[in-house]
Amino acid sequence: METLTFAEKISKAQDFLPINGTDYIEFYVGNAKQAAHYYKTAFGFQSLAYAGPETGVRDRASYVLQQGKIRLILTTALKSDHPISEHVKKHGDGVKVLALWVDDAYSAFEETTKRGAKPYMEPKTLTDEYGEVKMSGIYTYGETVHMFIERKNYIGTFMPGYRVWESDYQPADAGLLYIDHCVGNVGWNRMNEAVQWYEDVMGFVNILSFDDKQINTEYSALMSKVMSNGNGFSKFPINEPAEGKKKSQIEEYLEYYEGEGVQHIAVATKDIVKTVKELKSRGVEFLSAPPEAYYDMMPQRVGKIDEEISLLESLGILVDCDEEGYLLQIFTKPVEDRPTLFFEIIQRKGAQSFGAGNFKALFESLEREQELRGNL
Ligand code: TYF
Ligand code: FE
Repeated sequence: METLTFAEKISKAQDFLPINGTDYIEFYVGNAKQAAHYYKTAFGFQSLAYAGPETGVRDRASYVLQQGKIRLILTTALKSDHPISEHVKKHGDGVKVLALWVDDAYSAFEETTKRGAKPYMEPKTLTDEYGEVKMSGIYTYGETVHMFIERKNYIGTFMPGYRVWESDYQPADAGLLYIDHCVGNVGWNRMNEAVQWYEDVMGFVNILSFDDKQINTEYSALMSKVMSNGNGFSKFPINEPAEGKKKSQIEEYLEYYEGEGVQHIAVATKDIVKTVKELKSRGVEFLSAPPEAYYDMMPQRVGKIDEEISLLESLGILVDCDEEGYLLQIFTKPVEDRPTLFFEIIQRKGAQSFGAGNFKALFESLEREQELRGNL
């Protein structure tokens, strides 16, 4: 039996790649201007920076948004004959870059490529009147990349090449604070390779595993392993489809994304009830709530909690607990027409796990959607 706490498990991670957290997440999209408007209006992000023709960038437009410690970049190419357009043509809108805030972008590149990472961008230094940002990048699963961003000698708004984006339209935030974890879907039998990659190349450790026996019943069959760095600021669960009675939700993703990629981004809030009410009022669509029985069983399953269960029920918020506390979570529907990327809103009250006690209820909700799309 596994008896180590999460803190004990992550203490075994290697420290050749110190990571301070997520620096930004960059999406390649068909229309960055409209996507940026959606993330401001619906999710409560604020305008931060912009790069495009007006700033001397001829081939693309990038809008940087911020909320709490979260930064998103929405990027579009301006011509069809561009790698970003190729990416969007194949995958639809999706996550291209999971950027990590590091102390040393040059050594991050050297240490990871030495351990087998496929290079995406050789280390380079960008400068402007506010200092310098150093960056480099490597490929992870599919066409997704990890950029390493070093900004200890930079005091500007975002990074050289971007200008401050002053917008008169700044909807109120929704209480989103930081990126809790980002989940990747990989192909059949690719799990072990991807897990090994995070161990060997990044020095991460596997802190949790769910096999298809635990996750597969009538529901979406899949396997999942959570990889973490040594301070727990960077957590990347990996999912692989499994053979089940019905088509795995992971298989549906792989078909529509046309490859491996980011499945969901989990963002933390300190008041999930308030955040979810806010997001719903702005048109964010969530998966349907589990049946009443789920909430009737909640006191027995998770013990005493601070929140009023009827309120959680009316919003469809899920609760799970582990030895260290409990967590509240809820999942949006995919935010594109392809059933690919979605968001998770999570509030942790001690628990460092991922809601395994909710998998049954969650996957049944997911499957109701999958069925409506004719993909089950
Ligand atoms: O990140 C997690 O593990 C949870 C649960 O397809 C989860 O958010 C796992 C697999 C999945 C959807 C959610
Ligand atoms: Fe999650």
